[in-house]
Amino acid sequence: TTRIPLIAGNWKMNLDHLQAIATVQKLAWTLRDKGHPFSEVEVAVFPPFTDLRSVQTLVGADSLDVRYGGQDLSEHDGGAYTGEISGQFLAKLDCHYVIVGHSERREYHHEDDGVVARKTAAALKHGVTPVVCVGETAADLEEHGASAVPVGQLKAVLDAVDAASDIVVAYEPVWAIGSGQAATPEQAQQVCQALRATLAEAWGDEAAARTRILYGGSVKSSNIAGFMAQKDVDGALVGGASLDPEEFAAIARFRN
Ligand code: G2H
Repeated sequence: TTRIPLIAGNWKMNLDHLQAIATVQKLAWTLRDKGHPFSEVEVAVFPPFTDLRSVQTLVGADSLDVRYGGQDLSEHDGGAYTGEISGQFLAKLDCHYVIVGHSERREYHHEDDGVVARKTAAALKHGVTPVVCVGETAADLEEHGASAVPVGQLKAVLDAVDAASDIVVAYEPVWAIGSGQAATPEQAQQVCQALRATLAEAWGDEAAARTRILYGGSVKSSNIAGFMAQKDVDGALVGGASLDPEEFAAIARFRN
């Protein structure tokens, strides 16, 4: 199985709908100029919800190859859930992906493994591929080592949804997020390998071989190559560095 690398930009709560258009345009043009092979390295951005309609219009009008998705979704399909966004709405906006269980949601919005599992199921139900985030805090690392917490978080999701499901896993050590202090490629590989073994155990070898596992946490154009050289790292979830389209395009061109 060849897994097509995915370079994903999580904008978090940055860039309004006008800035989103300028950023996606610049990103797409920069990649086009460099002859980016989109079928060999997939590129996706995750703007705030209020930007998605603008991005959809732009991508549709210019037939850009950049994919996009939401940063979160509701576990419910619709109804009296003030402030929430349904997976159906994301599907209607042609979102290819949705991030689920980012550490900032787990921490600031108290999303536990049960919530993350239900959100993953909701995304799949509407045909949007979930990017399931797992990762240990500095305290977890000290207490349990690197793999135990992310493996447990992934198991909770794998046990709750269909084994044939199309998901992406993102390993983001919480201590490496936005800190400038990325994991080493070897640390990332060690945990991504453990996550793939967890996939194999729960869903079988075929699913483990096909499912992409991303590394996230202070990824930049200067350190991406080291991560991509690892056997079980199939891409990156990029925060801060994805806000600059030229820097993000340089990350997507990690091969040259
Ligand atoms: C981790 C990552 C993107 P950053 O949250 O999901 O952010 O690259 O800024 O560390």
